[in-house]
Amino acid sequence: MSTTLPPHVLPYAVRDGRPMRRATDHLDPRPPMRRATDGYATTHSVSLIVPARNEAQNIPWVFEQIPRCVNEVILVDGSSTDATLTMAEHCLPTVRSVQQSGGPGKGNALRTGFEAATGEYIVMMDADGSMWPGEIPHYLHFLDNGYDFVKGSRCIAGGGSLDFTRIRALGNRALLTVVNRLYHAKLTDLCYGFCAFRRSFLNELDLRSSGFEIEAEMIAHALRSGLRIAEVPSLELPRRSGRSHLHAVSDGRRVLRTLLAERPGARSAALHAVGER
Ligand SMILES: Nc1nc2c(ncn2[C@@H]2O[C@H](COP(=O)(O)OP(=O)(O)O)[C@@H](O)[C@H]2O)c(=O)[nH]1
Ligand SMILES: [Mg+2]
Repeated sequence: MSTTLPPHVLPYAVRDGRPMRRATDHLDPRPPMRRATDGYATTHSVSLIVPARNEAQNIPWVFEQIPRCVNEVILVDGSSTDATLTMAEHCLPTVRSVQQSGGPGKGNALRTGFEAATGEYIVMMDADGSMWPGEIPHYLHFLDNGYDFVKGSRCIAGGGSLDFTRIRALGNRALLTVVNRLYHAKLTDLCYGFCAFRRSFLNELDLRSSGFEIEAEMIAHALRSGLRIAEVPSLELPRRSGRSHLHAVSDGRRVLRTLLAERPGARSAALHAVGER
């Protein structure tokens, strides 16, 4: 007796190693889920720098979604007192964990990470789950197409923020206006730490900040050095757990002080003043 069953009783028919759809299949109306690891490939090596201070609960979500185009992940720890390091090494055994040098603060953490990076491209991203690693390929795409510095913007079409408080949004806009006036630029966002750049421009960026003002310093120095800057839309999510380390008013003041101290001509004016004394 033949064991071949008529088609309508086969559990499923297979073509090219994949099950074929049957008329009675329940079709899932959602598009197939795309993983962040799908898709983009660049011929350049990519280092991802992740500053983290007590982010053990958020690291798994972040690390799970790092796309394959990232070659090296550097977690810069800010003397975390929770299981940040253990969790990072558990979720991603290839992670390079380094302790930040130069004192506390996100600026010191990022500068430590940049010095340790070996990739041709550097991407920086927070560890609190407020930035989706699946956006990294968008940044790389612009670097691959000739831009030197790519920054996320929450304030252009396709971007947004679920983490802005009123005071943060107002402060960001005011500081952005200062930068745009000082450098005759038309940027749409400033205090946002999802950026990527060519490592060969680290000297031009000439970073000195120790705290949250580092993001504004990077952009001011990129503008000052004439780097080709692109903005890509980015959606800022709420941090997944824990509390922000940023103090809107005092950190906003630090950003403003940094921008004014670094304004075009300020350094040479200061040097002249010293020379005249
Ligand atoms: N290594 C290190 N990371 C820090 C420090 N301060 C903040 N971070 C990290 O920088 C990222 C952004 O900080 P967060 O507190 O979320 O600031 P917000 O996004 O501006 O509210 C997070 O991944 C923090 O863990 C620090 O002093 N050292
Ligand atoms: Mg955050």
